[in-house]
Amino acid sequence: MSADIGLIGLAVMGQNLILNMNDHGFVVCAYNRTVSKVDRFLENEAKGTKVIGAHSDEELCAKLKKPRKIMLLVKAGSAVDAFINNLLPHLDKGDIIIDGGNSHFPDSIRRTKELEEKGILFVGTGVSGGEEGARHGPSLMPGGNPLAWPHIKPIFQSIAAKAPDGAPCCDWVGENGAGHYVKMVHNGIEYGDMQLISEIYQIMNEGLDLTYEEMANVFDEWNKGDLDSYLIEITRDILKFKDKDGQPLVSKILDTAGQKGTGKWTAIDSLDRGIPVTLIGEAVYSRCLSSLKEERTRASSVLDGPKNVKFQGDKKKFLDQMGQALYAAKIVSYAQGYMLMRQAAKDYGWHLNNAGIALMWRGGCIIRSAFLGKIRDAYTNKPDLENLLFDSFFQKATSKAQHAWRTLIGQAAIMGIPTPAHATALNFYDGLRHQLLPANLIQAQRDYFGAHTYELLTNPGQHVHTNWTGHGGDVSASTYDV
Ligand code: 2AM
Repeated sequence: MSADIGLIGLAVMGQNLILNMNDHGFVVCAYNRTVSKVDRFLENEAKGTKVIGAHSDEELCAKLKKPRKIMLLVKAGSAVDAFINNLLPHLDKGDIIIDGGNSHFPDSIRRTKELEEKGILFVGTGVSGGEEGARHGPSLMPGGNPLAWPHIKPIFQSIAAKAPDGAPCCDWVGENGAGHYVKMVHNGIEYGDMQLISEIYQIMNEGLDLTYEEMANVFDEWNKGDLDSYLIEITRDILKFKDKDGQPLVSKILDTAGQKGTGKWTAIDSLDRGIPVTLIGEAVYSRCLSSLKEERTRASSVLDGPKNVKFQGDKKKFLDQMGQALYAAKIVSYAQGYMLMRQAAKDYGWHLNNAGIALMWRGGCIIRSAFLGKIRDAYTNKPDLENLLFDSFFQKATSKAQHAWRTLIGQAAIMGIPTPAHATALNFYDGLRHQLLPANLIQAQRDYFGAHTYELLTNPGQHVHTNWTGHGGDVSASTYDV
């Protein structure tokens, strides 16, 4: 029997994707480096399904319908290249290799090109939603050689999560590394959303003295409105979760956050491209600060600041303002993420499917939320929208929330509670809406100490240098840097 698709890599993500494909009527051929895992899988998890197995690259390729479609779910890095090289002798022109691992996008750009030269169509796809998503409907973000898309579309769109309106959370993202790039930005945004929610938790806990039950109830309310999302929902459930002794389990967890690197990749990439993705950057740095536990413990007894200052005022009103601030900061974070994708698309010549990206994130993945439906609408109305904040819905939403947003940050500062992500979002918002920023002074300083020249407001494009001190020269620093 010929299989519709081959899947290599029988760790939990790979196994679950195979079972998901099987549920949707596709015949899958499973293969793994440690070949014994193939038989173990067929005899256990895949027992009673139509899944078949292979015990070598050659056997796998012989069992697939043409053009062959082979999906890799193996460790990112050299394992992907090793499998591609092993498969190549058994493939024909027009066959498709799909990498569904957490590959860094430059690798996917390279692989698309290398394989195209050999007549093989490469796809690098983001897969989000964890084990549960893989089994019952992930968010899939495929990019690569566009000729592959019509062949894999039926499988991908049927196994993907469905948005509430029934649309599959999978569409073609763009050329070469675009799928893995968008997945990287997705992960960065996930860091930002988690940081925003955590800041709210700390204010509720420290500044408002809410019980865990009360906090859970606020998140439950928020989950019924504009903030309706997976992360708000699980936060509610986590806050409610009691340890065996009746204490909230979360209050016992060591406060140092781990990270696997995709948030950092996003932040580094934003610096490389010169796009101010400040909220994700702060979210990554906040995890770094959290991991300096010993230093923070020392600092807590030597550094001065407000301690145990409680919010004085109308708690209910303040909680409502917190929800509004969270919403506004989240809008900024997504606006920044889209700014970054827009720049990357320019840099690499990608034709990014902006509305489709919001739809792909609408279900199945960790950042799924009702709010992404609004982003899809914004890009459907205007596919070349310069900035999400210019869309009338988001412009009005930030305008409505801004007073609450400012109040939250002000109150938190008075209480001495950190709000790095909320504050950086507001600072970005205020920076963006300032036609004049103090960068004129920076230019003057640069010219003063390093003859770097500046342009005049009245004459942009023409670089001039001033001898600020009377004893500097009149020669500008076009050929050296200070
Ligand atoms: P294994 O079962 O043989 O270890 C997740 O780790 C998946 O990636 C597993 O299927 C694992 O195969 C595979 N994997 C990890 N490193 C690999 C490598 N260097 N070459 C091939 N497969 C690898």
